This record gives sequence, C-alpha cells and structure tokens, in this order.
Amino acid sequence: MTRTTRALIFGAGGQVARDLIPMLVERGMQPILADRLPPEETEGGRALSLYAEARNLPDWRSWWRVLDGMDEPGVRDLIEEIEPDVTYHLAALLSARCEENAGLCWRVNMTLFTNVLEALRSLASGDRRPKMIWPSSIAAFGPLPSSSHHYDAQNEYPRLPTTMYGVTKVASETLGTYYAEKHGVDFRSVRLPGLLNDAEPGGGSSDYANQMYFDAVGGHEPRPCFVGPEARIPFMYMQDAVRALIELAASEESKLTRRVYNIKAFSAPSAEEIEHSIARQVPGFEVRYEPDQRQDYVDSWPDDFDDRPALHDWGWQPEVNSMDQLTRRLLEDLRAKRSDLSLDPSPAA
Ligand code: AKB
Repeated sequence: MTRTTRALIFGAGGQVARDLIPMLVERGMQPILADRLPPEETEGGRALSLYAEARNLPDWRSWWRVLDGMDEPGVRDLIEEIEPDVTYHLAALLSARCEENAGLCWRVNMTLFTNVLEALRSLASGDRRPKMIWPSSIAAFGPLPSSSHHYDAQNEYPRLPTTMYGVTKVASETLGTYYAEKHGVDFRSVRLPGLLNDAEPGGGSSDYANQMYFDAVGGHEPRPCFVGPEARIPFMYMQDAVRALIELAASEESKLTRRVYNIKAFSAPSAEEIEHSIARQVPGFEVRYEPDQRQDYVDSWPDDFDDRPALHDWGWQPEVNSMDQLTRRLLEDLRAKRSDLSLDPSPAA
C-alpha cells in the first residue's frame, strides 16, 4: 500500500500557509503543521478551522503541533518522528520588522532555517534526499547601481541586498544550495514577489498593497499608504505562489538546473496603479500617501523579474496574470471572509 504523501509545514499559522494547507489537502496530501502558537491564535489556524468545518475534517487539530522552530532538538525530533516526504519551511521575520532589529533578524531567520536544514540532513543517506521547499524573495536583490532605468532581475543577477531581510535570504539560498550539493538535502526555492491574499500580513514592506485591499472592503478606518504613489514592485496572487511551491516540490530533481528560481505573475504595478485597479471595482476608493522608511526598502527591489528558467525547467505559469484579475479575485476573497466571520461586507465609502 502506498503511503499518503506527508507534507510538514513550519510556520503553519502564517500568511503563506493559510493558502498552502488547503491546496495540499485538496491534492490528497497529509499536512503536519508546526507553529509556535496554537491554531486559534494564528491567522492560518483560524482560516484552517473554517476550511476544515466546511469540508467536514474534524481531525484537523491533530495535525497541529505547537513548536517553536528556534527549538533545535524539538525540530529534529519532529522531523525524525514524521519522516516527511516534503518539508515547507515558511517561518521568518519579514523585511520591515528585520530592519528594526538586524541582530534579531539574523538570529531568528538563520536559526529557523538551519534548524530545519540540519534536521533534514540527519535523514539523508544514499538515495534518500529529504526535500525542503523554502520561499526566498525579491528582497534577495539590491538596488541597481543607477536608479534611472527599468530593473529587470535575471535569475542569476548579482544578489547584493541593502536590507537585513535580504541578507538572510541570500545567506539561506546559498546555504540551502550548499547542503543540496554536499549533504543530500534536496533544497528547492522560489524568489517570490509581494504576495496578496485575505490574511493580514505583518512586518513586510510590501504590506502596503495588502492594506489597500483590506481597507477597500471596509470594517475599519483606511490606513495611509506607507510608500509613495510611484513605488513599484511585482505582486502575485497567493494561490499562484503556493501552487508554485507545490509544483516545484513535485518536479523531477534531474530537470532542475538550479536550486533557486525567480517567479513572477505580471508587470509590476505602481502603488497608484493598485489604487486605480481597486477603484475600478470599488467606486470612490481613494488612498492617502504618507511614505516612511519602508519606501526605501521597496525602492531597493527590482521592478521586474526574469522567470524564464522556472518556465523552462518545471513549467511555471501564473493563473492570475493581470492586476485587474488579481483585484477581482482578492476583493471576492476578502468579502467572503468578512461574511464567513459574519461581518458586514460594506465597501469603502
Ligand atoms: C516583505 O515585504 O518583507 C515580504 C517580501 C517582499 O519578501 N513580503
């Protein structure tokens, strides 16, 4: 009898896991979920409980382990117990939070990463190559020497970030690639743009776009946008991003020509273009711009990504490939969420 594929997720309560877990379940996999908080205290856990209720999955709670990824023996014991077919490591501090405390950022992001990598290494032997999927970011790149022209980052463009978060991304990409070559861990990664779904993000510099969508469906005072109207980075619908993680995990290792791939969905919109796209769906929607230091982090990232290696090696294709399509999907998701939580789905005035 073949065993159900076991997918272990660290950071199960976070913004990415919120969409990854249902997609894994729908593809017949058994998720095992680790987070430092219990499900009811996390965005992902609360969404999972609604999802499980709607699909009659009463044992979902037994999938959840409260475990801090900083606890090295705890991570090793869990990995040895589960022997996952694939491990998704999603726990990290995001860019704006990292910039507030660079030392903490390095300690947390690198310790979480190395704890998972080392524990998987202990399972590697001969043909057994434990699989680790980890999201890198657009933030692995730094500013162009001259800011006067369009910045399209090729997959192997020099990675010289000027944010601490980006430093941990480059270090982890390099370490994961090294462990794949030397220590039998089948490490795979995608560099993701800003991600949008119905989970409130926290601590990221791309969060200004998420905030606009949350504000557009109402329920609280609209917040000022913390970057100026011209700030521009690529964005992606979260369901496309998690599908990319799953498809990269499912690809044959022999087809992969590298360990880390850029992926993108459509041309990067400016903050003002996002505002206008929302206003086409929510008449009267307007944004007040009050840029702060997070604008600098966003400005240091590319306007565009060359994702041809991902397309060539494992067939990457986004489903949501225009700004207005993304806006429609996201507003629908957010309104459905508000009605699931029995909140009045009133548009912004
Ligand atoms: C952040 O803003 O820190 C993240 C990212 C772009 O990786 N969303």
